[in-house]
Amino acid sequence: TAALVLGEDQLRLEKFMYGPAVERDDVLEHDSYFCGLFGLGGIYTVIRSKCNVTVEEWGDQYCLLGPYKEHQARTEIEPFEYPEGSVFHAVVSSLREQGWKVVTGRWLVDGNPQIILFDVGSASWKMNEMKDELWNLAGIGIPNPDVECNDAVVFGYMVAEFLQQFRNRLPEFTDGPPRMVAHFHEWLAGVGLILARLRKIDLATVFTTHATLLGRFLCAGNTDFYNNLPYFNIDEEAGKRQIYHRYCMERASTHLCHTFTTVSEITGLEAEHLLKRKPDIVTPNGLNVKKFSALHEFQNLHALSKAKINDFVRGHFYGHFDFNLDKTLYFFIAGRYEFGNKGADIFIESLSRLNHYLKSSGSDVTVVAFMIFPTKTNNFNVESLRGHAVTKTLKDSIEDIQKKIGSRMFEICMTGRLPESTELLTREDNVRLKRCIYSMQRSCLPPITTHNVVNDGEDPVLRSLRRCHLFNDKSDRVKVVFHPEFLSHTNPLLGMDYEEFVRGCHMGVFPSYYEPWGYTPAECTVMGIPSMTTNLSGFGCFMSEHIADPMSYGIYIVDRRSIGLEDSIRELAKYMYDFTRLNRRQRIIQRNRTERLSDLLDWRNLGIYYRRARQLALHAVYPEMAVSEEHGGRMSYPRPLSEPPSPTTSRSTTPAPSEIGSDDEVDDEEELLELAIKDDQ
Ligand code: G6P
Ligand code: 1S3
Repeated sequence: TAALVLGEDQLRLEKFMYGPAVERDDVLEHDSYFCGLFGLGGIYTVIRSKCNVTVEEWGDQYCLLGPYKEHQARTEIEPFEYPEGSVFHAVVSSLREQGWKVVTGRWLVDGNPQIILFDVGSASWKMNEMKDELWNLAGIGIPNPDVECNDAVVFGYMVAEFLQQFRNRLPEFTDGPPRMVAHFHEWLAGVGLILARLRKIDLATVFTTHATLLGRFLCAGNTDFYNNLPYFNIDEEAGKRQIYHRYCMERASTHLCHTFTTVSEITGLEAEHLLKRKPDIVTPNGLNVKKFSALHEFQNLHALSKAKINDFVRGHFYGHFDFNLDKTLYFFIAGRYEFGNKGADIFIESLSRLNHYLKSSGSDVTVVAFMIFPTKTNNFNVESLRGHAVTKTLKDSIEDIQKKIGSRMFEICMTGRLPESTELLTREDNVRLKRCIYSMQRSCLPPITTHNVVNDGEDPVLRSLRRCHLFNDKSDRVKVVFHPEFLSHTNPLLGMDYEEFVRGCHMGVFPSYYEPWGYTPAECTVMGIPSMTTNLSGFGCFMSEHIADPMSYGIYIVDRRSIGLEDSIRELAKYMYDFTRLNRRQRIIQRNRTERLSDLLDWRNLGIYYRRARQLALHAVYPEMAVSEEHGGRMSYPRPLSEPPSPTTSRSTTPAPSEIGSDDEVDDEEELLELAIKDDQ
């Protein structure tokens, strides 16, 4: 039996929409899919992170198929050629003989699975013929201007041809009855599935949708989506958005597969109404969780990464840097720039409420909220770069003066007396420092964005920040930084990659309206960083199913389902405010608890759902193949046996305050461990 997994992500390089004008808030851009390996590009993360457990189960009977993109292939694939005498060699050679470029190798990710990449360009001369066949066989017509779909058709044909030849040749190379199961992810990869079924290739198929096309569009368009799910005229809605052919590809894949899966129950419900098929099984997304040998390494990493964010904040807020970094909390939201779907709208609105709560309660806590959404920019803005330049000059000058003071002190002490302070810090030093301090004065407020955003007046984050008067004023207790580019360690301002940044923050806030799963809070969880999600996200629903009191584990689930928008905004603001009232010890305990949830999200536990999906499909085609009785291991996380609630908050589920109740540093390894153990008991 061979398992083949088809990923569509690499195809998503073109704009999602084509053709004439569409309502502004209906336009979704999908061109940022490939920018991140960790944290960004959900479907890519699913396939990549799952490799390890799938290879453990299938070894070299497992193979991934995808479209060839030279740049990615060069950095992510180690090419190799199959030896003669293997079915892979036979099929790949035959495809190459017909002029197709097929690259074979191992994907350089955990598990090192085999991967076969098809160069769509090498077969596109036959595109019209392929499109004709798709029309004749399935009645799906692809309009010429939709370049992304054209590519998807050619890729689907190449895959179907591979599958057919593989299936035909398999008996020559195996002893037992040859069986194959192919797993297709998302509609762009669906053409291969549609053809495989219509050509009646003898193989089992699984189709997973990670979101529905219409769901994503309808939600982005200010629709009361969940209350109207059964009532949408889906054909009409797809037609209005000029995505009817795409919708047909998605719906045909859904109905032709043997096993249909969605990543969450909520997307299952959506599929039932919009695609007219209930999932046979829900396959929740996992992560390839790596445990540190030192139990509290993730806490130490938090402190190290936070120090880097502190440096950025010093530079960004120069001249207005009158808040205490020891009492500053870092919140962030990140992801593909779908302003409403990802909940950036209610995040900003709630931040302005939080600002008000903090000011009116006289809190000494400052919250710096980062918004990381890639959009078009004309590079970093001068004000942000200047901030980092002037703080660097000050730092360099101080280091230089420090060295000089050291050698002066040494020389004077060598003469047998103690130095006077004026002998150590000279007039020139003072002048130099004064100059630096002078250059750090600024007449304007610290910028709310690090870049020159193209069409800045129309940008939804900037518009919202302006509307909510979040301008980084001195009196504001909530400061904001919009970073309209994905993070990388080569970034001159933040100089850290996404994972490092997340570790340094205190809270990830992801109040999505449309989120079939939601990897961003899941990634926070495995790094021991608390997060806020919603009961409309697959992740949020999954967590509340398995954890008695998610909030006590640092998973705050905002209700966006049963209450109105204003109430959701208030709830989010209240959660954020409650969090600002925890002291350091409480935050440390909470991070320990959050990190303990990692097992729940590990593919080692969640891989079972994929296994079952494959078994169901195999059973449908080869009834003699059994479906094992194993069911998803239900892990339950009971309510922690909390000590009395903190005096700073009325919530009973927040982590218990320390006995000392102080906000002291807890940087002693042993003490950290003790805090965790005490909390466990
Ligand atoms: C980690 C470190 C501690 C540090 C703490 C800061 O737990 O191991 O040494 O004191 O982070 O936590 P905070 O929530 O204030 O960033
Ligand atoms: C989708 O990616 P998205 O961010 O467009 O698939 C992801 C992986 O299954 C999922 O986490 C996310 O919610 C979906 O929306």
